Amino acid sequence: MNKDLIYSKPHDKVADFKFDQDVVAVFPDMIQRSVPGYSTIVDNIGLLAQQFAQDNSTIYDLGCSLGAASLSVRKYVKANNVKIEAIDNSPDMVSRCKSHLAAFKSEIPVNVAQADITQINISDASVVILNFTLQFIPPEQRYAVLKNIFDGLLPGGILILSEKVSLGHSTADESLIELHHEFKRRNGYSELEISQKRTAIENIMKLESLPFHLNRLKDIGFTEALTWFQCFNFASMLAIKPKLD
Ligand code: GEK
Repeated sequence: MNKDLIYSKPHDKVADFKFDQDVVAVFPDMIQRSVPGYSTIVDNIGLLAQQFAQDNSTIYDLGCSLGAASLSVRKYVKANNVKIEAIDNSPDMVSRCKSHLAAFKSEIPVNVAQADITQINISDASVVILNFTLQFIPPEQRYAVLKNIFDGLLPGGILILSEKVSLGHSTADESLIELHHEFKRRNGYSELEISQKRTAIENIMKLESLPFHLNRLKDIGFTEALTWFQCFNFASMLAIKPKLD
């Protein structure tokens, strides 16, 4: 695994973060050292998919990066005639994801495609995964993305939504942010790396609170929406579309 050194040297001007070739080359190391609970979340996404995948349905991995969630789904899902649509809008991610997934054998076919998740069609879905992707969509477009997912889900289908979340400008929020910085320091990131990454990401990643996320999911029509994982200001939610009566 290549080590993430992208922000280890001072940058004259820190540009907005992009999912380009440099990031792709170090992505597994970067996400593992930056997102508390990442491996636990990815593993349990596969187990949730095992519980909710329906025969003859599609599982969507939106903002798939190198396909970690798709691999977890392939490891655990037992339903018949299931396929995965793995989608990312970064051409560099998509090309690396294709070769990465091709290295693993599985009964479950995966189609990796380059597309913008604000523009895609979703149908016959039993499981939709947004693992740390919605946070990169402009806030005003998020409702439409989630509504499109809800409409494309089969009755009883689920959305797994993982996000970095905000707690507002509270003392508790500052405390969780400090715990996250300490997590990064302990994983070998310097103060310079932490601060340059924060500058690079702040314009492109707008955070929302957990209650805001859960209320929006319920507004859209998910009858159950809850947080199944949280570590500091990183959380994963499970939302279920009601079954037909
Ligand atoms: C994982 N889910 O390892 N359309 C499609 N993809 C997008 C869009 C968009 N509009 N905007 C951003 N992306 C992965 C981790 S990373 C999270 C997801 C992170 C893609 C972007 O190219 C990147 O690959 C991914 O969303 C976010 O389980 O880096 O913090």
